[in-house]
Amino acid sequence: MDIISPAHLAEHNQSRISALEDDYDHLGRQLARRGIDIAAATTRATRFRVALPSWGTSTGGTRFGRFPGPGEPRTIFDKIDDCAVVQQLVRVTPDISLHIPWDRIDRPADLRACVAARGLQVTTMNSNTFEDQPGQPHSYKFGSLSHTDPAVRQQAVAHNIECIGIGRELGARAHSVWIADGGNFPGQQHFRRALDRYLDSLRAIYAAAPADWRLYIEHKLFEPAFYSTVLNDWGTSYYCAREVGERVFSLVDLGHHAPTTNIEMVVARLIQLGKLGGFHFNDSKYGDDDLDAGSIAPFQLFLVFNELVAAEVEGVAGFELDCMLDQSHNVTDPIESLVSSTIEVHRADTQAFLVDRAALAGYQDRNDPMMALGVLKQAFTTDVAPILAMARHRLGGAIDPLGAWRASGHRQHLSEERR
Ligand code: PSV
Ligand code: MN
Repeated sequence: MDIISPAHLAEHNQSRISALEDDYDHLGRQLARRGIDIAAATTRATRFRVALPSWGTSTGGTRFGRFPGPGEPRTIFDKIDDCAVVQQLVRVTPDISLHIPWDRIDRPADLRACVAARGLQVTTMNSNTFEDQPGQPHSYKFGSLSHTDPAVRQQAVAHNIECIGIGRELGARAHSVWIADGGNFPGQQHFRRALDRYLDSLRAIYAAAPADWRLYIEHKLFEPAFYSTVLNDWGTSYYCAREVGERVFSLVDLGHHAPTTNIEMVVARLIQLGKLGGFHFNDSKYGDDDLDAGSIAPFQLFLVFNELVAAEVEGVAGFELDCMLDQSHNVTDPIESLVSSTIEVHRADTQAFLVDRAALAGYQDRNDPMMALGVLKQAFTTDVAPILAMARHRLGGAIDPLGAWRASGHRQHLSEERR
């Protein structure tokens, strides 16, 4: 079921298709000189997927305040509608990641039908044991899955199992766990015991998950705990994933690292160790800033995708990924941020596909750093916008998604409808 009028999109594309064909043909000739078939790159681009976070459809906020925009979603059904708009424009975001209890789901069957009617699917569930909910018996102030009190741990485990139960009704196939557990002061927490308690809780969640589900664990360096976190880095995440089970994987949130961390190398290590499960894409300048993917460090995003594409073309066995956006839109229209971030992630993947792998391997073997970097830079500096636009167009989306969205006047309509 379409939300933006297909006639509007068709008209919008009609006035842009001839310029796009021009640019596409030109790029095709350039790439052909490099031995790259643009048709193959475009077909691959039509198969790209990145999941939308239900929570990304609303304005986020900081601890200093929140400034909601007009026409914000009121219910989970509104959020699905907004995801459907993004999908209509970009056509590579049919998957949705839900967050419980931010998403209040009273009628899972109705929600599943609504999601399907919009041509979407719920793929991943996310739990929330980082806030207390009204009427909750035990507080998460001092932790959840790793809390010193077994009653708190049980409550947090039960919440995760409940999320999985809701997800089963919605047709999801993965559950993602991020804990805010940690300490604000030296001495507050016994590091090893806290990790052991976390592992026990994770085992209980894993045991309750359907056999074909994947469980993702998300490490984070700091925040809201400012001195230490229980699942602080990729190494600890890898260890926990390996300890708990075959279908437990590490999820890399780009914002959850120190500013100078070599994230692409973290990605390569997790691939090599068989435990990379997926991503939360976003960008940051200082910490977990939750800025739009590709807005600050596009080269880093490209280098992450370079590792993913390398693993793909080298045929790394059992390599399967859940890519999702996870951002906080504080000053932009959330739909615009989701659209633009999708394009950036799509761009990085497409550029990474253009890397001349044979040439790169040769320069690596001959220890020629300048030329090796040159191979990466050649791919990174290629303007792949015509490939992305052509892929969207072929899939029925917009050649210029933001332009089509602005011209649709849909935000104005939502601001009246959701007043
Ligand atoms: C925490 O910073 C996080 O990255 C986790 O994925 C949460 O589920 C999400 O943000 C929303 O707060
Ligand atoms: Mn995240």
